[in-house]
Amino acid sequence: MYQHKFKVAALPAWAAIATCLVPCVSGFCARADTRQANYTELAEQLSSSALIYLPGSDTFEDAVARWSNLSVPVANVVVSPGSEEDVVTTVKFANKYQVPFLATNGFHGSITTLGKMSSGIEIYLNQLNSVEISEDGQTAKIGGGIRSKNLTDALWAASKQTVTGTCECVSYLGPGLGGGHGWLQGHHGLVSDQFLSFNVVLADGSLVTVDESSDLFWGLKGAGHNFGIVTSVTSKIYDLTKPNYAVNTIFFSGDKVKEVYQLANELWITNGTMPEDLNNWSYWFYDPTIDADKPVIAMYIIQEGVDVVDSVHTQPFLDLGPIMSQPQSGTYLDLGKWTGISLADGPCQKTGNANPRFPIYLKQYNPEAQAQVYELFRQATTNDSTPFSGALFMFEGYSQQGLKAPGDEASAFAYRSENLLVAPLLTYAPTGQAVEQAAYQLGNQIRDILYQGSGESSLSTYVNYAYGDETPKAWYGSESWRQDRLSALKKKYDPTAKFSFYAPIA
Ligand SMILES: Cc1cc2nc3c(=O)[nH]c(=O)nc-3n(C[C@H](O)[C@H](O)[C@H](O)COP(=O)(O)OP(=O)(O)OC[C@H]3O[C@@H](n4cnc5c(N)ncnc54)[C@H](O)[C@@H]3O)c2cc1C
Ligand SMILES: *[C@@H]1O[C@H](CO)[C@@H](O)[C@H](O)[C@H]1NC(C)=O
Ligand SMILES: *[C@@H]1O[C@H](CO)[C@@H](O)[C@H](O)[C@H]1NC(C)=O
Ligand SMILES: *[C@@H]1O[C@H](CO)[C@@H](O)[C@H](O)[C@H]1NC(C)=O
Ligand SMILES: *[C@@H]1O[C@H](CO)[C@@H](O)[C@H](O)[C@H]1NC(C)=O
Ligand SMILES: CC(=O)N[C@H]1CO[C@H](CO)[C@@H](O)[C@@H]1O
Repeated sequence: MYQHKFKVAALPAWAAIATCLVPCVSGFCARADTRQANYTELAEQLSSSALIYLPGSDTFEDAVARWSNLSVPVANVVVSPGSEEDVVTTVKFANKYQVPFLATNGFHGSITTLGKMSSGIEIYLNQLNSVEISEDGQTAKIGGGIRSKNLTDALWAASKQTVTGTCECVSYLGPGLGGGHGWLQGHHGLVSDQFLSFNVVLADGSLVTVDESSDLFWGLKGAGHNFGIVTSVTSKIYDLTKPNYAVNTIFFSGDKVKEVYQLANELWITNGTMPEDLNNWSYWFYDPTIDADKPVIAMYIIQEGVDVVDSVHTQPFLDLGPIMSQPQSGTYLDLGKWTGISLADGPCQKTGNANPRFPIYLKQYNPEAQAQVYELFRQATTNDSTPFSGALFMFEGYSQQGLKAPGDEASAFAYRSENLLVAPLLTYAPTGQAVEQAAYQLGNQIRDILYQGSGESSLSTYVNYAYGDETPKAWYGSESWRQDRLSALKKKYDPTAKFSFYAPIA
């Protein structure tokens, strides 16, 4: 599998590929203002464990393929640093030759702004995947290129845990730099609320440590993709006290859309609050084996520390008359599998499909708006010859206590007052402009109905789910103090906009 992965320090192998480079690695030599980057020079400066992948090799193709094949960044070379210092070397090299660069990690970034990168170096952080637990067991130093499942597994082995994103193949830092939602946020807050200190390579190639004494600390926790490459982070970790989990997946016919979300509102928002040990998600998708006519509503009610979800939470839904109900029990490690985002599931494969989402944060459900968007979604998924039959509508209701506790101003993540993360994911095979336009129109139409139904006066989106043409106000909060603070940090730390491919601050 790795026969095309060249160890840079192995000069004979390198010499062979270097000759492939001379004619041109597409793009670079066409740039009139740039001397041709000399990768032999870079190779000589990197540590012996660094790797360079060049076009034409399987490893290169794999490293540039993405989960969402829409408006993708284009790289001419992939560098996999073997050490934090290798990241410094690569950024300095890129700056010397004025070559764009982009950190990549789990390949699940899907925002269309990434497509603005039309050539350059992909800095693939996968080798920076260490986990070192501190002696007192309260913190861990975590490599900037680790994936969620690897981190969870390493901590689990030491009877520890921390907040990570939910999908097993997504990186730890990708979600974290934009806030980072996860199963444990009810207890401890966002992924980024766990960060205590970062090692980060800034735009000029300097490697610095950023902790709460730095003005950048605030910005890295919510708008972090804009400021540097995080090579490692020290995070809070916790004793694993409640490994057990139970889920009840309750499938409803789309006819019940109003009743289901009316009830969800009453149980968890208007008449009560979401218990800290509970997460509830629902998905809509078309599965003709369950309902041949229309998309089904799958409600996942997930409870920590139990083997059966407390009937207080499930019985009201069962009373609505679902199609079926599937209780399962296991541990925290099973959550990915139960909700369809484990390593073996579709979202962890690179299929070549485009996967745009049109996210909106909501305070509560508007059952009327839910019914309207259900109808649009029904038409889009069940029409004859529709390109969107594989679409998924996601309603993520994480528990909130830990998220709200730090207060609104605590970090660059702007949306602690929101309760629900809602997004249609319009998966399609990218056959051209027509389907791309159709997805764009449908996604925006759906989002607009939810927005109008929310009564809000500005659009709140999760930057890590964003389509790409929302505004920085929608990604980072509309308050002028937030925008001002972020612009000032951007001017100070990234004045030449080197870190501006992913949801750039204005
Ligand atoms: C199936 C699926 C499940 C998801 N689940 C969750 C979830 O549970 N919670 C959640 O909050 N989000 C979730 N997301 C959204 C996720 O946060 C974003 O897709 C994120 O961009 C993925 O990061 P990545 O490293 O996998 O992707 P990449 O495309 O490799 O990286 C995305 C961007 O992050 C930046 N970046 C990554 N690592 C670093 C680093 N070390 N230093 C500096 N910049 C870096 C780069 O700008 C890069 O362009 C999910 C997405 C998908 C597709
Ligand atoms: C590229 O760098 C190598 C190593 O530093 C050097 O030997 C070679 O002459 C350089 N090539 C060009 C075209 O400058
Ligand atoms: C990360 O997890 C995957 C899947 O479980 C595994 O194959 C891989 O070896 C892990 N990597 C490390 C460095 O532990
Ligand atoms: C919520 O409160 C209203 C008004 O008291 C009541 O009619 C309704 O039945 C309650 N809903 C639930 C799910 O308890
Ligand atoms: C990505 O989409 C393009 C069309 O936009 C297509 O040519 C290419 O083959 C797709 N990539 C993969 C890996 O399927
Ligand atoms: C169906 C659903 O998502 N129900 C609740 C989930 O939890 C959030 C709060 O975290 C509630 O707002 C939802 O109503």
